[in-house]
Amino acid sequence: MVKKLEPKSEFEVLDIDGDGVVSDQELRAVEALDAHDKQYHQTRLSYCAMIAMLTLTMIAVLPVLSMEKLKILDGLFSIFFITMGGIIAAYFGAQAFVQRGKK
Ligand SMILES: [Ca+2]
Repeated sequence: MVKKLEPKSEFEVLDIDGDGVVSDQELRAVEALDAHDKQYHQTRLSYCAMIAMLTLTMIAVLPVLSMEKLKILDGLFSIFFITMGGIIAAYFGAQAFVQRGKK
């Protein structure tokens, strides 16, 4: 018995070669593409966190903000750096965990 997708199914895109059958190989290819996309976005997120930390550091060092304003923003900056550092640490930790699982 041949299994079919319903007309205009959202899963028609999984039939990569267009033969009307969604094979296990095509499902594995889609899973690999999804994993790649996830890793790409995690990498971009960690880069954005690093750039945000560097940008905030540059703004704090430049004489744009007065000492009074910097003192007011001190607590906010601390939380911001801890949060951004946490994102970067989580990214590298997840990468190390995934690489360890592949061996
Ligand atoms: Ca196919």
